[in-house]
Amino acid sequence: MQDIFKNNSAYQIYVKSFCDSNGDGIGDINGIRSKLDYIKSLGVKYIWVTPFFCSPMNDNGYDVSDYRNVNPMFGTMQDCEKMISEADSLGLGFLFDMVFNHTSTEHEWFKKALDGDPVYQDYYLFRDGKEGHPPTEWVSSFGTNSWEYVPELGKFYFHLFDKSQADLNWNNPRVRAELKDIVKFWKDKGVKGFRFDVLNLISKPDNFFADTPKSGRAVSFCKDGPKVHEFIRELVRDTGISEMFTVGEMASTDIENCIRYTRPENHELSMTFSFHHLKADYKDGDKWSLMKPDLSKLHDIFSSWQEEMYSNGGWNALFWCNHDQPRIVSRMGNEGTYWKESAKMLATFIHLLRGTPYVYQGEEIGMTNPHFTGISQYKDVESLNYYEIMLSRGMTEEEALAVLDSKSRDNGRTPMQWTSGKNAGFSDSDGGTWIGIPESYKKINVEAQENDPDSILNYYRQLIKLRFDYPVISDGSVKFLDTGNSNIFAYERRLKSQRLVVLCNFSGNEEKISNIDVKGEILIGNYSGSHKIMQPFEALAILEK
Ligand code: TEU
Ligand code: CA
Repeated sequence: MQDIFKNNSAYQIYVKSFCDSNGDGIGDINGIRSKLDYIKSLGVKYIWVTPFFCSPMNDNGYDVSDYRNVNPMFGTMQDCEKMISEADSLGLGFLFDMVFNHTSTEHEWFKKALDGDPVYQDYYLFRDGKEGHPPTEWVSSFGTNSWEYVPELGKFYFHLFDKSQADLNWNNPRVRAELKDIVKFWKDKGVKGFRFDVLNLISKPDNFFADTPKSGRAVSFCKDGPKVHEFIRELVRDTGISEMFTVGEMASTDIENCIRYTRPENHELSMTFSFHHLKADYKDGDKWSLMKPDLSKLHDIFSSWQEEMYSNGGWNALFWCNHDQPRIVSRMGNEGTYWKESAKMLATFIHLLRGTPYVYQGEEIGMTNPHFTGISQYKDVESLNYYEIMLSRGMTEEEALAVLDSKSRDNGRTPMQWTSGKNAGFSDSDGGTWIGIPESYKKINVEAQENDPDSILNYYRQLIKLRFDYPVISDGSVKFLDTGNSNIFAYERRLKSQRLVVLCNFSGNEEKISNIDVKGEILIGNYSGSHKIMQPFEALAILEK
């Protein structure tokens, strides 16, 4: 099972923003089909595509109303089947995104629950509350109360995210059976694996609303619940996907659980996404704040996750970007003088670690945050909610917009920049696109980099290929090294007699390393082999044999 992903990489597509084939300003399945050769040219093997199933799109498809049908906004089932088979003929495998913690309140199951059907009410987490108050005052991930009252039923239902995303009751075997059938449906269509949305939140013990603290972030009470491993093992076993590529998105999880989720002998998942490294710029843990990334905290997170997962047989997904995160060049690199150097350094750091690397659409060309100037440009439910919350906390509009500019999920959701032409080559719509395209598309686009051997795009291609050519990257041990300089991160990978040393300068200044000497084959960068000054955002990879 390990071999299908140890030296392979994955590419993530946010379907709404990747490529629009019919000129409505919205990305779609046939747009993806038109770009399969491009994706193949990157050297990746897997494509994680975000949900394109029927949905009212309150959370851009993470609110599913029919798991077995394609949202007409994105195309037809026939388009989808062709996309899978065309990818397969190119040696590419799709990972479909299963949103199983919750369904849309437009789903037929929830509608039957609202109609009073007790069988379907037990598909969800309905509770009576007390004197009109919800069972708890927990805050959802999107900033609202995590309970919604249904007057007709005189009950509340629980939602960790938007009120239109009702949490499923995984303690109900009928729910688990329904979800297994959905996995089997898409497995039979030929997908090669699955990404499971917030999978570590699915186990809520029956009485947990009663005897837990009444206030706080709802996720903190639901993460890594008592039956989560049992449920995952059952799902994987009963759908026969233990030999497929599976990845769980794990919100607010920990190393101990991620070892359990990914140790091969546990037959749970191939790997997990954890997010602690993407909270190094959260001031006092608050996403909605402005803070430069704390590099020493970032370093400690990477070293502990890498070394402990390795020494306990776990397997990490490796990533900086996805559809929920700002662009990493803007967040931890440099948009100006060192744009190219910082994009390459950040890519090097991630791609030579132990785990499976993911490239998020546009990351491979160094796309940057859009720097929207007004709230009307933002579309994401989480961002719009927190804009109002920040104002209610006393921030000015300017201050709240500055926080969105840094942290909004929309930063990663602007259309893929293919060319410097109309709509950045994303769409030939004359009526604009569903979300704005930043001016950066004129400089940062695939066409401008395709044939430039020094481009970020071709650098990503080299990095992905290295993982195939050097087993020390896919199979080697990992150990972080002390460089004597908190701006320079270094780690070594070892396999048999080989030692790969990777050095990355995370700062925009020249930085000195005083205690690392290494001689060997230069895989990345140029190095004299003795004490040295690292240039701003310089990356080095040296292989000792
Ligand atoms: O994200 C889970 C999640 O916690 C996100 O809210 C994200 O981590 C957070 O916004 C970062 O601040 C998954 C999907 O990736 C996301 O797009 C969905 O909105 C969410 O689940 C609900 O399905
Ligand atoms: Ca379209």
